[in-house]
Amino acid sequence: MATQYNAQNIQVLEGLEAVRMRPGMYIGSTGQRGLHHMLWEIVDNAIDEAMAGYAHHVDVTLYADGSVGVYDDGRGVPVDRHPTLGVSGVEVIYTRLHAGGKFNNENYAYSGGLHGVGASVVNALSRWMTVDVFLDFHHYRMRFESDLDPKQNKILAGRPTGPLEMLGNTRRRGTEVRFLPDDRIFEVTRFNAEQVSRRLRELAYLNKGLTITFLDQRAPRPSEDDEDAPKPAQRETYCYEGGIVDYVRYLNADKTALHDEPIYLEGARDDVIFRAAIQYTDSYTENVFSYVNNIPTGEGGTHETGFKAAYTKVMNDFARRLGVLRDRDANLGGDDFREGMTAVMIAMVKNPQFEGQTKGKLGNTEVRPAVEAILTQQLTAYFEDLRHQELAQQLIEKAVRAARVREAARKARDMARTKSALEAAPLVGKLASCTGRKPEQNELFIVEGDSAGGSAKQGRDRRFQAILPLRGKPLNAEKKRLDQVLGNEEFRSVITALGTNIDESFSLAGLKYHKVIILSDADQDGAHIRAILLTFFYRYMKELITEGHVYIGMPPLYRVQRGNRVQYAYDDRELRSLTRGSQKGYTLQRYKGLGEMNPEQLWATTMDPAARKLMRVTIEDAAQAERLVTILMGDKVDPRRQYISEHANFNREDSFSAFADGREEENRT
Ligand code: 1YM
Repeated sequence: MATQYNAQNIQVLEGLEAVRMRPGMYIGSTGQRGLHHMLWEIVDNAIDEAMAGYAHHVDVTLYADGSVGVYDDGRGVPVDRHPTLGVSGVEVIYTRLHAGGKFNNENYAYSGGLHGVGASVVNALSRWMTVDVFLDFHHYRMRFESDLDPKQNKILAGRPTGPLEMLGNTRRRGTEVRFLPDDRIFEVTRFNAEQVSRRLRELAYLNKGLTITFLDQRAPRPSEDDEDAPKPAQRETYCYEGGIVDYVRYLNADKTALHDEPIYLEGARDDVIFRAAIQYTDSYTENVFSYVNNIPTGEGGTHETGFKAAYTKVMNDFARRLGVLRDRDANLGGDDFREGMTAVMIAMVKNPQFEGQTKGKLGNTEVRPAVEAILTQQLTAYFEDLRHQELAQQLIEKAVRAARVREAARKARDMARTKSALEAAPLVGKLASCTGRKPEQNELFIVEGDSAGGSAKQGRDRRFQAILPLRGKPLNAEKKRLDQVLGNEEFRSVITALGTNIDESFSLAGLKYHKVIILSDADQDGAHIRAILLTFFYRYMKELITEGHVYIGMPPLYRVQRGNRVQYAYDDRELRSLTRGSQKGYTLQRYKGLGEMNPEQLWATTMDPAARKLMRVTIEDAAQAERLVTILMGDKVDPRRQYISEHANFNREDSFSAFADGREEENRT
């Protein structure tokens, strides 16, 4: 293969250097998220090959040297010489910015849109990358490196170390890409196995029949577990013949379903392919998860709007046909039909436009009418089927009951508002507000227990820190209806303190504290209270989380004193490093709860912005969050018992990894 570098080529390589100058522009950030984005760029190329029908297996491996490998058994990246650029297809794809675009292939019409052009970006931001291609019984390899050029005293990005080599014969097929993220670019270079496996599982659900495996060969991270023995690397395999139908069953696994067989609908119209799986449970909440071309759309968009509009219309039509609604009755609301609904939907869209804060909202206007038409037709046919009439009847009656309750709740809320019950003085009595009047600077600590609340009130900086102690456990918001939530004193005091109101009346404009910090003990009770509060925010003030206002405060677990010197450890690993394994020369105190700290200690370790550690709660994975909440608080006892016994040590590494996965450490001494 010829590798003469002509002028054009050199320009191209300078393109990759630009990526290293401004990595954020290409992968969003150089933190955790950006690091994982690198992996998803490559995985997406493998998945695209599967969606095009050529690959059936995708394998992801985290290697002990910190690199990650992705393999698919598809056609293999082209190795032949590019007609105009004069170098191999492999070299073009991995060294040219915006190469590929999948060559405008019809098969790839539905790729993520954000993806498919990122292979060279991943190369530019790696210390090294190798691409192995197995094609026509030959094994080819090309290697790229980003190294310091001593002559120019600058780092050259993603340069081939030599031409594309032919290593020998093989019966394998496909492409294997392996790379080491560059630690001169990324703040963190360790992939999070849980995050990776969760996304791979999701991709397997979304791509029916595709087998995805995940292997973590790295040395286990030193953990709080007493067992020091390294666990053997285990390969996880995900393959779901039922696709999103299996996904919905998985989401509902810990709930009580109202019907065994999920409703499955699919169709295509005007270049939009749409699939949905729906199963109802006895819970009162609605869980709709939508995707566009395999990308989660947590903020919804035109496909969700189309789904909801068509669903409501078809169900109202059936309600009239079945005589449940009479001529003079008003239509039932969409919310009423979606109470207790768990749904997963995927729209395949050409040239998707993602909008919104987190680019999680589909903007293409042509998608709504297409989805509406597909769903109206498919859902009508589904319920006209005699085998499904009983379910139709059941769901409509359920919606009628939901409408009645909603009406009662609305009346209660209006009444509460007119009486300004939410503003009533006794409720805010517990709140120690701050003197500052700038919401963007103010912080509200929601503190478990009166005694810790007392310490926090004394220890705080009252200019910008407010304290709200919670007495009892607030109730579990997931299982309750709005009127009951409003009836709970602990929740009412939270709502009043925040100033946002809730649910349909929620408004971020009223928020009085831009940091809402949950401070609870590092034990099971504390984890439970935290989960209840997060569920409440998740259900009734979702924007508070998505806009990044919710944090978890991290009190230290240990106090280590040597002479006059006091240090704090926030987990067992830190303790080990502070004590360096020795038993002597210091006194150790283990904090069992916040209440054991005096006001000065609480300030110094947990509240002082210059010293404390906070985790920002984001809903990386609403599906997982929903599951955790259900497990901890749903009505099935066994999954809860199992979860608690598996996570008996409610330390911070584990207890909220499922909920607050994209957590950011805000500050740290
Ligand atoms: C582990 C990553 O990249 N597989 C892969 C990629 C490609 C092809 C096959 C392919 C596509 C076509 C023809 C075509 C390509 N990706 C790109 C780009 N796995 C992985 N497997 N022959 C093979 O599109 O017609 C271009 S080709 F640019 F998106 F990276």
